[in-house]
Amino acid sequence: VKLLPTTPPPGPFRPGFWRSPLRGPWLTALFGLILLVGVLVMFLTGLLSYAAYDPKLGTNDPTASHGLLGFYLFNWPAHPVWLYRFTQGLHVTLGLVLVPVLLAKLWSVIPRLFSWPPIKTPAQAIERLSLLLLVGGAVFEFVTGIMNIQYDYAFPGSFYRLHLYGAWVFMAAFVAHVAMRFPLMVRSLRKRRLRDVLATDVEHTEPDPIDVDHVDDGPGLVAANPARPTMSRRGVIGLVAGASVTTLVVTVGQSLAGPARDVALLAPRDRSPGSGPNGFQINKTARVARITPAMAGPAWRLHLTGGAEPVALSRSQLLALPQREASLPIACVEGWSSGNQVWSGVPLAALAAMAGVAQPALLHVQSLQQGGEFSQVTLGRNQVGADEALLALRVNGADLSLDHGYPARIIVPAAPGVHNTKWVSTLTFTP
Ligand SMILES: Nc1nc2c(c(=O)[nH]1)N[C@H]1C(S)=C(S)[C@@H](COP(=O)(O)O)O[C@H]1N2
Ligand SMILES: [Mo]
Repeated sequence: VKLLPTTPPPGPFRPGFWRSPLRGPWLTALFGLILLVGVLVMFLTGLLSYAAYDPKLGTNDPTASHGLLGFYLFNWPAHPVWLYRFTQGLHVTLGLVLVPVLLAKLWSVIPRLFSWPPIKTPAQAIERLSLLLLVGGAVFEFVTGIMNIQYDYAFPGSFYRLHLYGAWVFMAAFVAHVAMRFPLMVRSLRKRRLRDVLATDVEHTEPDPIDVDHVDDGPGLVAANPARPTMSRRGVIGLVAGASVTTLVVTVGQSLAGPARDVALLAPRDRSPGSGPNGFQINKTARVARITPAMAGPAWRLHLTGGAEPVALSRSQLLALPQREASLPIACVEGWSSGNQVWSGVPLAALAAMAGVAQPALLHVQSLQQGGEFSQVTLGRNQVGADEALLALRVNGADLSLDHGYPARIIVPAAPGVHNTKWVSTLTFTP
């Protein structure tokens, strides 16, 4: 062990404080490799979610100008119809499943947080700053993401903005961290074979050889004075894997829908299918959105604007138009999906033609709901032009329930659930 310039204060700064014999480059590298792959998938699916939410429009996007971060936005496709259900189900499920791995990784490197002296060289100071953004960014992204999939998002500020900006800060630190540590990760993984580790019981578990950190030349991860192991490395791996698999089992059903939903005990939105004939879960009820039966009663009209003359249609006039069926899921940004439901209604393309806008580039949808982020949305050309894109009047052989958007709602393929505006009052087509 290298002699330190000044004696560290008692406690976690003392080299003898951290005594787990399992801590060391190999275990850290293993968790690091899993997170490396996992974080890249999370980042990609997260960016896709922003592209899906805001198909180059700006109107769905509270970050008025995208600035640089919008560089990759593209027109989100309408096919395959399960596209967003897949990318966002993967994003949310993977995020939950990675929580035990993240905690294990943080546990494995915690002695480095207390290295002494705290800042020794400029290189080490830069690495420490990047670690602050790395660990802080990771915790921030996980906490805001998990809060957003719960019923009450209690974080101050718009999730949309915080999670996006947080992700870019985190990724900058992540790239720097990977650049600095990747060769060490590879070297460390080569020191033990996973197969051998999985075959080693607690009696035969040996600490890694004492390591020196290559960035600050100080003590590494291995305990200077290791305790006797009370658990093998395979035990730790099993514990983390078990926690991840359990998390998977109690959450993935919310994205898969169908019978798997019953096992999704920790998925907040999928245990309340809602009353009434439509038989699948309701995100926001009519009562919460302050929609009264009177607002949705016989006086309701659908207004079509954007063409030469505004058009107003009653619900019975809409039902008298040619109806189309489409089997489509609702797939919420929160990761849950309704699974496929059979919707029927008037194709949006037919309504565009009635409005006098033959091939609309944009459709602005306004709900009866007053205020609230979800009371309006703008859909792009791909969504409006898709064959399955409907102003739905019925679902699963019954009229829409008031909670599911009676008298009429939008249902479009492959898009985030929030685009399927309920209680529609006005459709404005832009050529
Ligand atoms: N007017 C209005 N439409 C809305 C919402 C809303 O809050 N208000 N929620 C949206 C969201 S976020 C989702 S996921 C779907 C859920 O539809 P459901 O309640 O029929 O399951 O409706 C969308 N349409
Ligand atoms: Mo949603």
